[in-house]
Formats: sequence, C-alpha cells, structure tokens
Amino acid sequence: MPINFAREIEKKTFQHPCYNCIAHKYARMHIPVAPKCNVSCNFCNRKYDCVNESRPGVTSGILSPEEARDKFKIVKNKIKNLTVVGIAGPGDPLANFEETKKSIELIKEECPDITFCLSTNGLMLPAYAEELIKLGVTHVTITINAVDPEIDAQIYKYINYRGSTFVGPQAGKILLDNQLTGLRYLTEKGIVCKVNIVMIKGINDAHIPEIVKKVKECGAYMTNIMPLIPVKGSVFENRDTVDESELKSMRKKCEPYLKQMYHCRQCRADAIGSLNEDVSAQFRNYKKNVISIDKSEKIYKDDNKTGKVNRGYRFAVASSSGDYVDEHFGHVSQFYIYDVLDENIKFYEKRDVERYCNGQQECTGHDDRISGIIKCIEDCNGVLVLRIGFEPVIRLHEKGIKVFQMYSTIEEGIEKAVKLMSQVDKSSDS
Ligand code: CLF
Ligand code: SF4
Repeated sequence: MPINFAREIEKKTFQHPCYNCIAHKYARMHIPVAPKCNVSCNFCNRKYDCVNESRPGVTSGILSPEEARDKFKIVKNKIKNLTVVGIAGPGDPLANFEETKKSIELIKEECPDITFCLSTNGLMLPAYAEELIKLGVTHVTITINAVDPEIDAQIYKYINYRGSTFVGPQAGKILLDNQLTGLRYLTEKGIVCKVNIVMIKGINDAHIPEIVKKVKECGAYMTNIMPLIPVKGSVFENRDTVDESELKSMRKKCEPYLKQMYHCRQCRADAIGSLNEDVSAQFRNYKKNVISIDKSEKIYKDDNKTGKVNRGYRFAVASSSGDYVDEHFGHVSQFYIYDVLDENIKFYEKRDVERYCNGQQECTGHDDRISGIIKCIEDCNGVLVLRIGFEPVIRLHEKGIKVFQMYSTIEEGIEKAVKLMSQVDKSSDS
C-alpha cells in the first residue's frame, strides 16, 4: 500500500466517529439511497431500516443520488465538523449498487476529501470491492453473524444471489465465503473494515469469540457486537434479547483478540450529526414542503366543503409562456405573479429573475442563481413549478414559501394551490 494512501486512511480513521471513540466531536451523515436488500435476516422486518446497522423499528425516507448530493451540500454547509458520509440502508448498499455508486460520485465532486463509509451484509462484496476502492470508499462495515454455515442457516431465511434463491447451509456457505473473501480483499488493499455481529441468545452467542478470531485473521480492524432487538413482525420477534451486562461481558471476552466498539448508537439510515447528538430531524421534513398536485388530487376532490377562501395569497408561477406551469425552478427566467383574494385570481405582474440576481455578470454560480430566484419571489405564499431540486425546497421552506409541483394551466394550478393552502391554514388554525 503506498505510504501516502496509508497516511490518508490513518487520518480519516482518526476523524471517524464510529472507528475512533475519541473522535466524538466529528459528525457523520447517512444518505438513505439503498432501499432494496438481497438477503432475509430472521431479525429483520423490511418495513424498517436494516437492523444490521440501524435501530430497529425506524423508517427512513429514500433519496435519489441527486437528492442525496443536494442534501449533503446543505448539511455540509451547516455542520462544519462533518467528516464522514455513510451508506447504511435502509436496505443493503451493494444490492443498490448503481444508486450507491452515483451518490458517492456526485458527493465526491462537491467534496473530494470527505470520508466515504458503508455498511453491508457482504453478499456482493467480491463483486464490488474493487469498484468501491476505485470510488474512494475507505471504511467498510460487514455484518458477519456466524463463521459456520449451519449457524447462518438459523439466522438467514434465504439469500438472493445472482438471480437465484438459496436457503439453509447452502445459503450460509455462499454468504460466508463472500463475506470473508470481500473482507480479506479490502483489508489487503488497506481499506479499514469493521465487522458487526448481532448477538442472538441460543443461536450464535457462544460462537461469537470464534467469529472475532476469524475476522481478525482476515484483517478486520474491530468488531461491533450488537444486541438482538426482537423486531415486531420478524421471525425472531419473540426471542429473548441480551441485556447490557451480557453484552458488555461478551465484548470484554473478545477484547483480547480484537479492538471492540462500545459506543455504537445503532443509528438510522438517515442519521446526521455526532454520535451523541443526532440532528437528522432538522433536515428530514423538507420534502413535505412540496405538494405534488397530481398526487394530492384526492385531497381536494374529497373536500368540496372547503368553503370560501377569504384570505389573500400571492403566487409565483414558473412559466415560459404565461399560459402553463411548465418551467423547472432552477431554469426559470421569469415568474408570473398572481394575487388571489376572495377566490378572485388576478394577474399582478411579470418578474424577470435576472434582475434579482447580483447583476447578470455575477449571477453565474449555482448558489447566486438560487438566491436570486428566491429573492424574486420572497413576498409570495407559494410557488408553482413543473419540477424543483432539493436545495431550493429547503431554502423556500425556511422562508415559509410552499412549493406546488404540477403541469397544468396557470389558472387551474392556482385554483388547486389555493384550495390546498386554505386546507393547510384551516388545519393549523384548528
Ligand atoms: Fe455510518 Fe456505520 Fe459508517 Fe458509522 S454508523 S455506516 S460505520 S458512518 Fe456507527 Fe451508527 Fe453504530 Fe454504525 S454508531 S450504527 S457503527
Ligand atoms: Fe434486513 Fe439488513 Fe438483513 Fe437486509 S441485511 S434482511 S435490510 S437486516
């Protein structure tokens, strides 16, 4: 391994809050871009995030790679000590490799120095390990719950591997071979690997020291022994879990063989912040600021009793012609501004976006342009657009401007937006 690469990885590990317990001042951000999974763990209920790394019973919304990049930019801007971007579900990152890859590429373009980390069940590691290294992933967590296919057979209902489904010890053997092959490959190339082990009473608990010894032999940096939490709706929902003292004593027992993790928070697939302070809620609900008119059609059809709108609204409409809502927010060059008072829709004026940027020559950067567009419509209650990106949604939300995403005539669009606005106002009044 070249010395510079080794030094870079050492520095990244030093600033990684999961790999180094004294790195608690640094923050990590999970991007939930991986919904699918290729195995079926008996402790998993797929309604929730992957239990191999996350807190059971928690559900994270999915982001596209582009949304993940946009959200990263916002988070990075607000959390100065952010050092790590991790992919930990809600399914398996390697069962969603295209999304995983694209997300890493997009974020790397924004911030080449960030540490990329991911957590996988390991089934597809031999297929993707080399690509992960090329992408710049330096820290990988693999969940290995047994190093004996017979024990794995009690933990995994089935695996889906290269288009076929396997069960029992045969599934266990394929999974284990791939996990260990992938682990060895990565560690030989200098990638820092942590192994998660879910401790399941009566199934793998007595076997855990064997797992730890084996993964150490394959180059693992540390193990993270986690308690089984019997998730409702999973095969193991009625199994006993281990208590704190049993967990601690197993970690102590394994410590002579390999470094142990004691500070895991079993975080969500969209966790953000330091391990002691999760701030993901601050960044979670911005998507709710977008009302997609097509999807919400039912809401106002069912609500014909909404009644008279007796408050005034001002809307900005992203339109190329003045007839249809047909412009993407980021590409808009003009807004048609409409006022609505007592159900009367009245055209107010047309505004050129460029006038609101810091002069046309300066207004070339993406941020300048978004600021200019927002400044142009600051006095409006809502904006009607064909499409919009994640970043402007957040900034509009902060200014209290609702976003209505649609393709329709301007008049119909405004009528629908008014009805929705008045419903929102009524529900917040009551
Ligand atoms: Fe995320 Fe996991 Fe990377 Fe950390 S979490 S992918 S290694 S950046 Fe950390 Fe959270 Fe425990 Fe995971 S506290 S659940 S160990
Ligand atoms: Fe569930 Fe994670 Fe297991 Fe997949 S790897 S079945 S998401 S716990």
